[in-house]
This record gives sequence, structure tokens and C-alpha cells, in this order.
Amino acid sequence: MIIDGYTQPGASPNTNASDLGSNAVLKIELDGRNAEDGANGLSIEAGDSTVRGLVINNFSRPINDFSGVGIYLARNGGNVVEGNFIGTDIHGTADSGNWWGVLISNTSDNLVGGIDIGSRNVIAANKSYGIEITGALATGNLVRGNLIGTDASGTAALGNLFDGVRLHGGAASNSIGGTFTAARNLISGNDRYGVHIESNSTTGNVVQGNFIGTDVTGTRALGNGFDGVMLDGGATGNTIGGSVGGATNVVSGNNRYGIVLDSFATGNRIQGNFIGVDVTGVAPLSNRFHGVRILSASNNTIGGTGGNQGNIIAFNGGVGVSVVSGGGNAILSNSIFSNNGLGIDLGEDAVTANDAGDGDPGTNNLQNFPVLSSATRGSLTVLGTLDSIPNNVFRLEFFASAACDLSGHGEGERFLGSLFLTTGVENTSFEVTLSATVDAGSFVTATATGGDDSTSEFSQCVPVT
Ligand SMILES: [Ca+2]
Ligand SMILES: [Ca+2]
Ligand SMILES: [Ca+2]
Ligand SMILES: [Ca+2]
Repeated sequence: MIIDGYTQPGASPNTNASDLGSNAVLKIELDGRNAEDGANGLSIEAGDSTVRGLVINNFSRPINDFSGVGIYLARNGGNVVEGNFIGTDIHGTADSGNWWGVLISNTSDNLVGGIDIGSRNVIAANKSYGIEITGALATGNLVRGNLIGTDASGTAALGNLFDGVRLHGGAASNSIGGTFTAARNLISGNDRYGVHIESNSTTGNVVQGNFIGTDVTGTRALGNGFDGVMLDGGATGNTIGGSVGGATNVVSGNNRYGIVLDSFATGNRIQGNFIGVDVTGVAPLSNRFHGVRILSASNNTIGGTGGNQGNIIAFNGGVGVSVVSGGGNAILSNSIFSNNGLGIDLGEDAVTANDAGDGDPGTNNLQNFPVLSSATRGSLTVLGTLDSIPNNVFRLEFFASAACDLSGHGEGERFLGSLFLTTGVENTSFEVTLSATVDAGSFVTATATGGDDSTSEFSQCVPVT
């Protein structure tokens, strides 16, 4: 079945590129104000159907978890939802919210939006979630090119009242965004989280190439009310960003933290993102608090040792990466600088001093950081020691920064290189020569990451001489 509102005279699909809002002109409106309680705008269970060019609004009186939905997709998948305004008036500018915008429940391979510019939906002002994808049979769904939580211009908030996009209940291997510019979703101005991935077995989902907390240009803040991205409730093995071209999410301008990993989120990868900077990767566009916060979550990776896996985490109002509790969280090869607080903080309690022998348990093992004694130009030669668990291999990473944090520790603006160091029974000395050009007057810092992937805070800064 194809329902195509663009066949109505005077209607036309969007022709604007991704850095502008939608100029779609819509003429057909499904208005739920006079529908019975519990009505949906459209419920599609047959599959392989297309809905395009409609305004669907005011279906806002749910009587259970499957009602009060603008477009409800269940049972058979393969549907396409494109070029609609869901939750707004016909101009895409005023609040006429459904309860849910789009609810994809236990069905697979649906496409919301698309990489054709005419495919972009505006999904805004709904009274719970803009898009929810839920259930273990919800796999392989694609959400691409939409404006979620803004008006049609992409420059003003028209938030969904809960999250912009919620993945829940075991939804697996779904994709939000993509590496094509046209696949970018704008997910901003929502009242709670931009993207919320939650609950056990919600796994293998990929969030790439989106603007989360900015306006449509990626240069101005249009923050989500809570965090840009939240993974919690045991969400496992999801990827935010990636190392391939176009995978970068801009997660900036949000009203709490940039990205949060909470309550047993495990094995998730946060890679290649801009967190606290705008789309240029240079200009500040701060999240209000920390760039990344990890709380009761273990074995996640922020950055990585492969190429282009590091994130830029800068200019945030709090710490760059705060690990409040949990272990085995690797923080590798990132560019972390000019955050208001520390670059990396274990325990969220300012600099945690090294203990002799590093036997202390705790957040990320309270892994001791290296102690640097000098950094000398030419080829950059760094001398120092690491006091940690004997007879273990540690990955030391070295960074250069134009300025040292006020604490005297970190941050780490430019990743210079790494060294594997096997510890002896006492402080273990190292000397490493890095093929990096570093300006005199700048500073070198280091981190240590143990065999369980727990990364330390940053070392003290040493000036380059
Ligand atoms: Ca700082
Ligand atoms: Ca600390
Ligand atoms: Ca320690
Ligand atoms: Ca320790």
C-alpha cells in the first residue's frame, strides 16, 4: 500500500539540503482531535507499505502502550515513512503532538526518512517519544535524515516531551543516521535525552553522523533538555560514532552531559565523535556539564587504539571524561582539552593521588597515572615512571597540550603515541621517543591503561624543553 500525500495539488517534497530545514509543503492532515480515545493516526501491520507526504497530529490519548501513536508499525516490516510532519501543524512550526510520534514495535527493516532529501520527516512536539523502537524483533530499522525535536526550519526547538529517539526492550542492530551526509538526523530540542538506548539486550545498534544538541547547521546550540546520548539499563555492545568517514556525531550544546553510560551499560563504543565542539571540530559548543560521564558501567570504550577512533572532547562545562564508578573503561587516543574540569576524573572527586604499588581497588581500579620527569624536543623524548601492579603490561599514551589544566594534571589535546610497558616490582622507568613535532612551551601528559582496560587519570604536565 502506498499512501502519498504529495499527489495532492500544491503539495511538494523538501528540496533543501541537510544543512537547512525542510521546505516540504503538505496539504493532507490526519488530525486526531475528534478521534476516539486510544486511536492511532495510522497502524500498519501488513508490511511493505509506504506513507509519505502526510501531516499526522493530535492522536494524543493513549489507552495502552500501542495507542495514541502518529504512525504505529508492528508485525510485518519493510515499511517506509518519509516526507511527513508528525506531531506538528501543517506548517511544521506549531505543537500538535501525538502521544508517540512513530512507534516501531517488534518489527524489522523499516525506514523512517531516507537519504533522498525529499524523504526527511519532521517528528516534533509529540508528548512522549519522537521515535521509539522496541522489542527483540525490532531489528534492522533505519532512521535517517529526519528533524527530531525541532520545527521544520531546524533552528527552533519543538521538542518531543520525552526522548527524541528511544531504543528499548531488546531492539537490536538498528541504525540511527549513517555515514552519508543526507543520512544525518538532527536530534535536538527534545525535553529529555536526544538518543536513549536502554535495557538488557538492546544491543548492536549504531548511532552515526547525527547532530545531537545543535541546530541544523551544527554551529549553534539547540540542546536536548537532559543528555545528548544516554545508554543505560544494561545496554550492551552499541556504537556511538565510529572510525569511518562520516560516522562522527556532533554531540554538543546539550543541557546536561554530552554522553552518559549508566547502570550496567557494558561493552559500548564511543568513537570518533565531536563532544563539546561544533561541526568544524574546532569552535566551542559546550555541553553544560561533563563531555562523557560513566556511572556504574563497565568495560566500555571511549576512543580506541585503531585509527580515527578518538573523540574530540573539549570546552565542556565539567570534566572531559568522568568515571564515577565501574571498571575496565578504556579512554584511549582522544583529544581532550579546554574542559572546565579535569580531562579525566576517576571518582568525580578531583585528582586522585597515586598509591604506592597501586593495590587500591575502586573506579577503574583507581589505576595510577604515569609520573613524567621530562619531555625534550628534537624527536620528542619523554622520561618517567609508572608505579602499578608488578609484572603487568600497561599501555601508556602520551599527549601534547598548549596549556596545562589548573590542577597541574592533563588535559591531553593531541595524541602523540603510545608505549607498552611491563612493570617490575618497584617504580618502573621508561624512556620513549615519539615521532611527533611539539612546540616548546607546550606540555606533555600521559595516561596508563591496564590489562583490564581501566584507564588512569592524566599525569601531571611537564613542559616541553
Ligand atoms: Ca580543564
Ligand atoms: Ca579523581
Ligand atoms: Ca591507584
Ligand atoms: Ca589500583
